[in-house]
Amino acid sequence: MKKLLALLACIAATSAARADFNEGFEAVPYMGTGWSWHNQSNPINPATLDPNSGTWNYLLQGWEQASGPAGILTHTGDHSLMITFAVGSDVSTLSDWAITPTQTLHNGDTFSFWTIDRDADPNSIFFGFADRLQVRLSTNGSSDNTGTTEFDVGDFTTLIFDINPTLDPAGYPYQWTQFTYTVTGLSAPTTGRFAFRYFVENGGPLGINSDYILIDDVSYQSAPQCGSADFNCDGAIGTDADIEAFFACLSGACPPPPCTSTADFNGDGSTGTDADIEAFFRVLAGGNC
Ligand SMILES: [Ca+2]
Ligand SMILES: [Ca+2]
Ligand SMILES: [Ca+2]
Ligand SMILES: [Ca+2]
Repeated sequence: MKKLLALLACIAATSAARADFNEGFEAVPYMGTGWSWHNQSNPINPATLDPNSGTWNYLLQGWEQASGPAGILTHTGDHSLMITFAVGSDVSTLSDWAITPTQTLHNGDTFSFWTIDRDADPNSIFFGFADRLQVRLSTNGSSDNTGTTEFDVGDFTTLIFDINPTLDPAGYPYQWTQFTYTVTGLSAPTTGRFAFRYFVENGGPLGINSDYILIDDVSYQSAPQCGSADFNCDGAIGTDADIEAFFACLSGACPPPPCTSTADFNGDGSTGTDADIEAFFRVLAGGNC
């Protein structure tokens, strides 16, 4: 029984370490907890600056929770995230940001989302108003700095998607479409945030561009991460004591906290498999996970 409890403790520690993020915008009302929202459109719809103008206008800076049938107004479930031309006034350069909660970034992790512009279908009777979405990454920790003007990007200097940059009325997906970005180029794990930037020039209520787009099922998935070759967390790497501690952990006696070593050495959610043993010896030998 004691071994079983220790093994369960290992599994629990593994689960807690995998901080994957999934947002389907289903909570009612959707309050945007953990996100940041910045409407930098110029000229701006002043309602997005007025705390008395309604929850979505003010809290979400013009982004709002859409409701409707799955496959049409949502990708899955009953709700999605929507943004419209109404975040600006008159003819406006729209630049409105939705910034995800902070993520821990490793090479190989994936960020994905689904989006649609229903009226980009040339066969639609609503066809005609071009939309554009940029997706950007900041690797500056929890910063949500997007500058102040409609052209600023602040810390979000890495452009990872630019959907319909030429503002072609038929250039935005008019079926629900998934976009996936794989984190690459980091020299070490870091923290950062992803941002959706609804960026449309000559938009707004009187502009020739912009009407509305929808986003759903935003996801950040951590790639499996190997444990350390300092398995027993004593500061010495790859010693006999580490090997002994690893095999003791496979049998249910993992190193005690604050050591976070678990029998799921390769971080794939399965505990004590052949793949864990292979990964352990590969890392001991100086290789990658
Ligand atoms: Ca949804
Ligand atoms: Ca459109
Ligand atoms: Ca050690
Ligand atoms: Ca494993």
